[in-house]
Amino acid sequence: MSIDLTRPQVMGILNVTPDSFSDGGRFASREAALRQADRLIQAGADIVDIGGESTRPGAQPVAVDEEIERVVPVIEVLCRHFDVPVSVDTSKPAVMRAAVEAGAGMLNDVNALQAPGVVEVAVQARVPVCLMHMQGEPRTMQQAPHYDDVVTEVRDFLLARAGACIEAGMSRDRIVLDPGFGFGKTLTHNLQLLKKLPVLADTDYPVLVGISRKSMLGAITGREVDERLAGSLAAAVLALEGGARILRVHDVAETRDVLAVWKAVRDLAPQ
Ligand code: PT1
Repeated sequence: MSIDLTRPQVMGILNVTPDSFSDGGRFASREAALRQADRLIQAGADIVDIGGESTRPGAQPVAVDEEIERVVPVIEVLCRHFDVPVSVDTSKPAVMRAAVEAGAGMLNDVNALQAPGVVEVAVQARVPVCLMHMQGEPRTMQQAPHYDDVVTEVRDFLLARAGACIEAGMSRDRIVLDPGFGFGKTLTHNLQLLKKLPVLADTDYPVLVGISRKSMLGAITGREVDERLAGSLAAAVLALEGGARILRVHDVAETRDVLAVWKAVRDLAPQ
């Protein structure tokens, strides 16, 4: 299943983590994960992103066998029953290998393929790869994020990781970059990255943005996680305007409408 990175895509979030941040254990079972995947796909998801290890602030790591146990059976069923590319949200080479074997068509690594042996696995997998920026690690990353110039530092880091992947044999057109909203960043850092998203988009790599329901929206609006739809949609418009090509979201149907309105204006013939 190939992924068209030339036009904006909606990536629906499927958590199979008992402690996941907004669906809090509700989709822990495989049955429930499959029902949720079905909903995402019916709502128009172009890609389903499945994760077995939460990476939200404060989250604890998950053992490799446990992570494989959570994601691989779901990937197998999804690939058998649906025609939508499945992305796997993991930083571990063994999980990537098992996921691609099970049919996953994209690798989404919040650690930008920095773990030992991961670049090699990703090169061999011959699928698109999302390289995300994170300062620190999920458990402690929000304790004291610091940058001299967040936009330049994030861009330089991502370009260096892309360069390392290409050096190792990855095809340039398989690489997607992601500034990593909420990953070792203050509200101001996140806002600077959103405002200056064109700096990343101008690298000519497709850019993925994940802001849906995150605490930066809570900090701005004062709303709890399940009340952040409007904030998430506003952020989606801003991301599209900044050049984002993939929106990683919980609310697929609503985000598709945002995309349709944005496209209608973008594609309007000059009068
Ligand atoms: C993301 C992302 C991800 N986010 C990619 N993968 C998460 N490529 C998981 C909060 O501040 O943005 N890009 N995989 C979820 N992580 C977080 C981080 C969830 C911060 C919540 C917050 O609320």
